Amino acid sequence: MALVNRYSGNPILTKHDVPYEVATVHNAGVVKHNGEYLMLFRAHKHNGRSILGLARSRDGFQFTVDEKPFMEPATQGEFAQYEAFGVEDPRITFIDGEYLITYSAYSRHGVRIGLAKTKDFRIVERFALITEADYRNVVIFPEKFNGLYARLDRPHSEISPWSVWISYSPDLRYWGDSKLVMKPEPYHWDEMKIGPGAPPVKTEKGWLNIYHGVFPTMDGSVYRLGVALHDLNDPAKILGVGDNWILQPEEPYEITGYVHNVVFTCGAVPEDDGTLKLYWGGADTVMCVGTAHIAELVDMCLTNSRKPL
Ligand code: BMA
Repeated sequence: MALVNRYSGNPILTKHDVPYEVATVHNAGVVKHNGEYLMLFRAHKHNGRSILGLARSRDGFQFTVDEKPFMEPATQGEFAQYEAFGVEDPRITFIDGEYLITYSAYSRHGVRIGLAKTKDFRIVERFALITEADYRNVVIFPEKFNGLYARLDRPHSEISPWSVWISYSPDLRYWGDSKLVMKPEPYHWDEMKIGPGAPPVKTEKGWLNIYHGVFPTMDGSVYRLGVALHDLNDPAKILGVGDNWILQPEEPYEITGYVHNVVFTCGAVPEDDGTLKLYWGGADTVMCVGTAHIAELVDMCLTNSRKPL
């Protein structure tokens, strides 16, 4: 039995659904706000640089894209020089009455993470650049721990395969107490590098972290999704990492596209009935959705598991 059931109407969003000119629609953060599903997607422009667009849905499956892009690279102020090559891969976390959007900011200086805030997805304010180069895949937990915000991230390294770290902050601007929490497993589906995917989802047994793992082949890299469970009170502690992937590129829209063999998530929406809507970019070209039972994903972390380090 598949752990993630693909929606029969996939892909749910493509460039043809966007009222402005883009080449792709992928890697979207998704949240439910006032009963509406909001999808903040990444789109390549025809110059190869990315912007963020917003789409809305009543059921989480059929989305309509707003007339104008939601966020384009800043042209003024301190963010401008760090976003010149584009803004990518947004993740959204709701905490303290506002939505935090973390996104990759690309420039000739490398890739940093920007943090923007919004209460209503109409007015968005850039708050701070919260990493130096080179970091990607920052997801913020939707709760504080001992009064501190917590995030998972993925720094780049020339010495170690790229791994998942945790850091804490009193104010979302200054981050520290960093610690390695999870590494790729040698000769495994995620052996090349891993990175946080969707912001962690709270469950009775721990925080569910849906992450991506990459395997190198003679035909390029394959991006798959896996799961790990973090302790509810101490998110630096991982209770188990699912040994198998939960989703891999299998459908034509995941195997072929702008970058082939990619499923990449930036967002998942837990529902009251114990299911999860998981959203992923297919081949860096289209957006897809599938449903999973949260308890089954948690179970996989605890029963068919490997150590995080
Ligand atoms: C990663 C990121 C993602 C992308 C993936 C596959 O390094 O750039 O945005 O989906 O590669 O191309």
